[in-house]
Amino acid sequence: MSSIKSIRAREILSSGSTPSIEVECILESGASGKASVPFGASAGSHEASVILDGDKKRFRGKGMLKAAGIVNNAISKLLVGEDALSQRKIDGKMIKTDGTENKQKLGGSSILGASLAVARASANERKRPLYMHIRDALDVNLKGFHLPGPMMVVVEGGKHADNSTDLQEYLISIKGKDKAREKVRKGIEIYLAVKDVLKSRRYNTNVGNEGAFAPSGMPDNEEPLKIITEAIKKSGMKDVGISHDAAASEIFSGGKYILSKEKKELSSSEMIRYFENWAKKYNLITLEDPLAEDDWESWTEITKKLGSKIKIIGDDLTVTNINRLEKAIKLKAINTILIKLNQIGTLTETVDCCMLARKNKMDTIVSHRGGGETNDTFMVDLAVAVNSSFIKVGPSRGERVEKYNRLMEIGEELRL
Ligand code: 2PG
Ligand code: MG
Repeated sequence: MSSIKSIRAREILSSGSTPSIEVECILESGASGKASVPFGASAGSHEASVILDGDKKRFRGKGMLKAAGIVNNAISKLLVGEDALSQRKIDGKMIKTDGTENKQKLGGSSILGASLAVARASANERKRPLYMHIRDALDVNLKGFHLPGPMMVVVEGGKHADNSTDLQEYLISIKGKDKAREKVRKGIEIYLAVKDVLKSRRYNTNVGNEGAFAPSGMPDNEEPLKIITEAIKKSGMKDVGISHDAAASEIFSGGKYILSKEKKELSSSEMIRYFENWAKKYNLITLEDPLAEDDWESWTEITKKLGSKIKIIGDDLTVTNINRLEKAIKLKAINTILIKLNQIGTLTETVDCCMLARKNKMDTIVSHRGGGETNDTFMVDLAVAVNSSFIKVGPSRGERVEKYNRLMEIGEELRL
């Protein structure tokens, strides 16, 4: 037994010039742990709810004093005296007290901040690396560790950058058997090769929310694929695939997918054909949110058509939610799931979602958030704990490189 002595939150800043919260959990033994919570710029509508202050005089209404207050009052009352090592019980208590489907009462950020801070304090108490503690605490029954490869965003648009592409992310995914450190180096060197190609084509190389290039003046949404293909070739690197996150819910309006750059309004089946064409022309190995978050039938169709060659990833579709994942499994709508802790709001539910995916022979990919990341690297330890195939993280900016630095640190510990 390792009782919780106190649990306190404060408002902090996140990368998107908006606040978030950091939570600290102190145990009776003196061990402690801190965790901070990100939020998404292109959040899916089925995600856990985020309680914002709404006070227009502070941070344009996006203050997080209410969320911090909920941790300091309701959640603290609930958890002080509880055994921090019983993560499932701690998370269960918060879920039960909240009592709503989308964590509207206590708010996803407050619950998650507490959940993660408790996990860190427990790992510190047990003097175990966080990824090992997650395995033990939530009965993750997996043999050995396989470190995730970097899935690096190299060109970004959509809601993450102005005047770039309509679609959100163009990424490189580093596969193969190299050690983590080597894979990260490969990714960064290709990112720099993308910069060279952009310059040679007279694009600017300013970066967007996630530290990827966000050039203005792209003629269409396909141009980044050409640039990335050229950059990979120039770099001479092997075991590199191209990934794409359309974030299609963001361009879905009135039953159509609006590609403003190309002056096109596509139906679901036209959108599927659009991606089939890309799959023929480029070394596309994953495709995330190619369709909108409730366009279920079309997801089944695209997975039927492309799923044998490409990982079709649900993000806004599944929002790390077991119920939505179960539906996706039943409908054969995806073959891979993106995992974001703050989409669902507790460590227990996140790990359970990962294990359900694995039981159904699906890969998991743990992801950063676009708009409001923090320097916390919890997501990397989670990815290692559940043997995710990739971590999706941007290649530059402090809050992103922290994640790769943590991955390389774990790589050294595990000699992987
Ligand atoms: C995504 C993410 C992260 P956001 O769509 O996958 O890149 O973006 O955090 O804005 O939802
Ligand atoms: Mg996404």
